[in-house]
Amino acid sequence: MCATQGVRVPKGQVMTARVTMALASLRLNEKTGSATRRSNTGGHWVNEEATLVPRVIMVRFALLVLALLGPAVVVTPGLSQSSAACPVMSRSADPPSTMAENSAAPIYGYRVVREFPHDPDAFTQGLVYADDVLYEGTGQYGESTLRRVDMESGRVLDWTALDPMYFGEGIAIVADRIYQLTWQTQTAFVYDRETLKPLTTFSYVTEGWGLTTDGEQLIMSDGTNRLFFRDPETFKASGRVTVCDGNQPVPDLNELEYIGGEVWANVWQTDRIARIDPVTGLVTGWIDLSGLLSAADLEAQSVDVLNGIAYDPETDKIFVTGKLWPKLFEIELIPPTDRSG
Ligand SMILES: [Ca+2]
Repeated sequence: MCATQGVRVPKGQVMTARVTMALASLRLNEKTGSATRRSNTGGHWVNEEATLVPRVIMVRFALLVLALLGPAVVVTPGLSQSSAACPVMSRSADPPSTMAENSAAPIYGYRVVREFPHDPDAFTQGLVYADDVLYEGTGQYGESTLRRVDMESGRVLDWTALDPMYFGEGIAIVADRIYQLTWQTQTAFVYDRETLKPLTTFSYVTEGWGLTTDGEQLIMSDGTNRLFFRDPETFKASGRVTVCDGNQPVPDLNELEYIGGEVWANVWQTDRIARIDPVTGLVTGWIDLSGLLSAADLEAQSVDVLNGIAYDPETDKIFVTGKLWPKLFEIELIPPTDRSG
């Protein structure tokens, strides 16, 4: 996601707030009406409270229905940006320590294997390793690009710019095509992998944040705790999962990478990557990448958050970077049990 996330307002919450305000307003009006509304009929005052009651009940009922259906009705055809609820695990005879609702996913550490230069002006929103080079999607209005980057030098080899009205987001490669999401314009661009020339576009109803692929389906995040599976040919959603750590929703899922049967997701505004089972949506582990940039790196320039995971399945190498970061890192994980050593 972007630096201007502070102004992003979940649509569903807006509607809920509006309905709540409408209800509060009605209650005030009702209160005023029942207490003071009288009319002078035929020379004497008639209290209208009795005639108001059925109308009030009907209006209240209508607003209650609106309150219940409002977000779904108004957000259509989009989807709410609110997080989806996680199932509350049913209690069983299992001891508490083994129950999902009480479990904490293990936290992995990291070791830096190697550092690479990274364009400090790249507002990284998508990162993929393929063809022995990096493919990177960058964001910001007027600055969004899709680029091919030399790994060793960080030099941009080839690039294409998005129209200034689009804020580039996650990217993924399937066969000879590169897909790139946009943040709030509900448009995915498809490029030729070799030339980076735009081929076509698809539309979707959510925001666009992260994108990856399991080799068959595209997997997309929208800033909530949902992952959507999409057909690369049509971009139609073929399924989705709700991402939870135990029974806690894990929202703000950002840049993604499919690694060894798991979906790894940067969690926006944190130094953590969630390791997600794409079948169940459950977080099976966390990777704590705090301290990746040195104090000198942080002092040298203004940087934004950790965002960007790439993977080379041939060598099993993992690469991470961040928005406006001057460096890209190859890392290895340190299992939770080894972190103290
Ligand atoms: Ca990625």
